[in-house]
Amino acid sequence: MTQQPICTTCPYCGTGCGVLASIDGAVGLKVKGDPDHPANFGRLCSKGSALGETIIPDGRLHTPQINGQPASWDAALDMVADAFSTTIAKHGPDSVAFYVSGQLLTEDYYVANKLMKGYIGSANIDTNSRLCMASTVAGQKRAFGTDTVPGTYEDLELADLVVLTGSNLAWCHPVLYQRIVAAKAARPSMKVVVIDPRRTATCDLADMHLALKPGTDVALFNHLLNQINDLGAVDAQFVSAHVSGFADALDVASATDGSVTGLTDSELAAFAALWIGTEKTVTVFSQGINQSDHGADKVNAILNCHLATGRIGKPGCGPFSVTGQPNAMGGREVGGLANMLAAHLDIENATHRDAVQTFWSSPTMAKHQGLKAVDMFQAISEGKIKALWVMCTNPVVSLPDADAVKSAIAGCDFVAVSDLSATTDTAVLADVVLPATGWGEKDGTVTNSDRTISRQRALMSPTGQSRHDWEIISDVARRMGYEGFDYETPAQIFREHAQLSGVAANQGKDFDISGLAGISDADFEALQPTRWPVRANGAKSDRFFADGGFFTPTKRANMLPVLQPAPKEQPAALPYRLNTGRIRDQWHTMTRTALAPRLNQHYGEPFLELHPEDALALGLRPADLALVESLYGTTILRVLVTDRVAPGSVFAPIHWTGETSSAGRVSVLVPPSTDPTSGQPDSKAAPVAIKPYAAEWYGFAACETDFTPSTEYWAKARSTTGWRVELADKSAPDDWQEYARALFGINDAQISSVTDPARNIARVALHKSGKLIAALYAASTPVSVSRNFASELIGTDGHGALAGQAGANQPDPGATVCACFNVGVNTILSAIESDKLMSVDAIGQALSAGTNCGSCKPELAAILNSALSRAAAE
Ligand SMILES: Nc1nc2c(c(=O)[nH]1)N[C@H]1C(S)=C(S)[C@@H](COP(=O)(O)OP(=O)(O)OC[C@H]3O[C@@H](n4cnc5c(=O)[nH]c(N)nc54)[C@H](O)[C@@H]3O)O[C@H]1N2
Ligand SMILES: Nc1nc2c(c(=O)[nH]1)N[C@H]1C(S)=C(S)[C@@H](COP(=O)(O)OP(=O)(O)OC[C@H]3O[C@@H](n4cnc5c(=O)[nH]c(N)nc54)[C@H](O)[C@@H]3O)O[C@H]1N2
Ligand code: SF4
Ligand SMILES: [Mo]
Repeated sequence: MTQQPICTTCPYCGTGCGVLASIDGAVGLKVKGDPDHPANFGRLCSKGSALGETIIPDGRLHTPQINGQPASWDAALDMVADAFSTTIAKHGPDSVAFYVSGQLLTEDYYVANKLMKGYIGSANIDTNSRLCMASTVAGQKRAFGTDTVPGTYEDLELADLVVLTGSNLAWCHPVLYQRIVAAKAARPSMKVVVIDPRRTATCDLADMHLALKPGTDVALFNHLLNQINDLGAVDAQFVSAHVSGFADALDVASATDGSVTGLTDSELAAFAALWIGTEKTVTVFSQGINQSDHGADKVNAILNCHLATGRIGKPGCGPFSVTGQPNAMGGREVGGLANMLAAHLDIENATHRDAVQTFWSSPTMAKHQGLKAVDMFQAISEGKIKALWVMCTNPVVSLPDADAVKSAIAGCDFVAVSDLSATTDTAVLADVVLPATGWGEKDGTVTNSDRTISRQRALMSPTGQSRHDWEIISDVARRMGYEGFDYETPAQIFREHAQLSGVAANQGKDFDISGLAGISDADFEALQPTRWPVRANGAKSDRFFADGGFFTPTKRANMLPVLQPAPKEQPAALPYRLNTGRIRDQWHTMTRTALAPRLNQHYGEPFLELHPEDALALGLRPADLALVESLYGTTILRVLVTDRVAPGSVFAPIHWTGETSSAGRVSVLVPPSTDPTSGQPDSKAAPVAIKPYAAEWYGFAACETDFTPSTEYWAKARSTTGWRVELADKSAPDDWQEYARALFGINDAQISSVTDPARNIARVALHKSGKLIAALYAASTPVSVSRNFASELIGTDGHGALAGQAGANQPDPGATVCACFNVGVNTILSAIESDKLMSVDAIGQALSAGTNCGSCKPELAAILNSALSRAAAE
């Protein structure tokens, strides 16, 4: 029996794709892209396509927990309410804090913010958006007077030039990337420029890749502004009517030395000529801009160029901040940051505070900014904050100086965590864990990067006793004795939020959905994707600022004089600059994407991209392990030698946790330094030292059941047959059979092995009832066994397990490239050769690879190009 599909929204990136989901008795949850959703028109990426596989009971928490033991909701909620009330009574409202998330629904977020700012009376509520969008918020507020994204997704297709800076759109907003790919294919004159120190998958589409020196974006855009002026491209009319600060900004820009970008004069000139010569230009920016100790200045350097040319808010042109999380925008709308009030109002403005307090009829109102994320955890470690509630985020993995964050949480008097699971690196430290409903169970709204509000709808009943985040927060608020939290439905909260936006609009703010303030329950249920503003008087505008109308007191935008900071000295003991970011198939701390075997195939363990020259100098070969150290912590990462990174720069993904690896949490390396304007951490520039990890042995293990090794290095992932684990350690066991039994925790299996003590090679297979249930491959060098082959033998008779490689009649597919159809690199290479395939489309026709979500197309193109150029050279 298949249920009628329900329209909902993908819970991952800020693209905000519409999903049609249905429960199918046979296969579980079936998902496909919603052809009518204006974000994706039917497309989904690899993560969205695999949603069905992640909605599984594994790891879900069913009941509240107190000190690791199951507890009733009454007991858990009382404990949270008591801890907060008592702490506030003793130490004042600023002694407590909420740390929340851009993955909460708007309704959850609204209630959390209301409780902290209007009832507890502190602004100590901050969010993981501090690590994500804070520099954009600060930059946009400085320039526009509000945090407004002026354009829409359509602009990416209407543009004649799309500049992507500090954005790996192909992996991080794959559906937006595919929309640009399609637009460029239909109109090949369209140009794409990628500005990124790394050569990413996004560069596949680029007509020009500017591999600038990291942290020099201000210089690049200042150079551009200067050229805009020199070449007479300033829109004098727009500037004189709508912009302040032009002369000062230009003064600073003209004194900027473009060569600090490391780009050649001809690259700088070509970029300026293209940008200046193309009226319809969109500049997309993301974490390579935001996550910097001068991220807000980077944002303003970009906004300056758009303001000077009047290229803003018109079809096909404008600056475009792509948001990371599904509800990064919604969180900003409800004022979930410690320096904001609800509905884009300002916490430091007494009139705004009064307006919100009157609207809420609340007993109090926070009067000053609260602590921003990094400072909040510092205050926790100093004992100034004594009660903390973490909702929907995993700070022990994602905050900078993550080991210090771990100690701060462990040492805090009282910690509550609301999550889907009690085993996250953060939840295991909590006094109380509250089981929240997850995607597919929750019901409410999210706002994507282009201001489109979409519904997330429930497809199934909550797991165990889990409850919605807004319910949990309201329950605690009531138990703390507060009125104003008698919510029964998300629709009720949404109406209140919409009404409050009308109050904000009356104060001259941009965020206005007061046209939805009277929405009925039935209309909320049926709400179609709706872009704000939705004004009470019905007036509509898709874009902002084409004709000025900025939200500053003068109604003029501000251009800001922004200085390129001097390059930071790399300390001699920490000579490498660590850049951190995302990979295609994992979402953040992997609590959900790692549940889908196919999403673990693309990259199976934490790694470090290292330039061949550096690898040579460090004595590191491909697949060796590297010990990476900073002043703050240590990790062990697999070396991936590649010229995608420049010499001196290394890159590591952010996803691995203490649950999935022994030493893969890269944020332990990141200093807790932040942008003084935005408070956003400088997550892409950690000074590190690198040396070989001196392993005596390396291993690979596949097993039907989960297990956690005690080796110094391990990383594990789900496979289609169970688990696959990488291992290494400094001392090798004497008896490999005995070791394997202990490793897998299996004593009653038949065991067979081959060993070569001279070369320290051992292969051990464990069978039960004629079935291979586990296998261990160990060697004194990184083991070269085919991971896919070895994993797929689990559950079979295990023929060939001890050989560790496929026989001639069983070709090894190699590392997975296409996650949707599980197509490996070797399969692709041999098809290219045997079938003389000449295009990505031809690969798709032959193998289906790339034909579903398309997220792997940039890699297919890279494989094809290298195969064709190799063939040409032969
Ligand atoms: N697959 C996947 N997609 C995701 C997520 C995920 O976890 N997985 N997370 C979502 C979230 S929350 C976010 S915030 C977005 C992030 O999306 P992106 O910002 O696109 O992703 P990142 O990989 O963090 O960083 C982008 C690029 O910035 C570059 N960079 C580093 N330093 C500089 C610099 O100084 N200047 C410039 N110009 N570039 C630099 C990096 O090399 C990197 O390629 O992705 C969203 N989408
Ligand atoms: N070094 C470095 N660090 C970074 C970054 C970087 O580029 N480099 N990027 C930063 C950025 S941009 C971001 S956005 C952060 C992301 O970092 P986090 O927010 O810490 O990562 P997530 O894994 O998304 O955490 C979400 C948690 O909420 C749980 N959860 C899921 N759904 C729900 C729900 O509905 N309710 C509740 N209560 N819980 C739920 C999940 O199980 C998970 O534990 O990482 C930041 N950290
Ligand atoms: S691009 Fe992928 S992860 Fe992002 S919303 Fe769409 S389907 Fe989800
Ligand atoms: Mo993010």
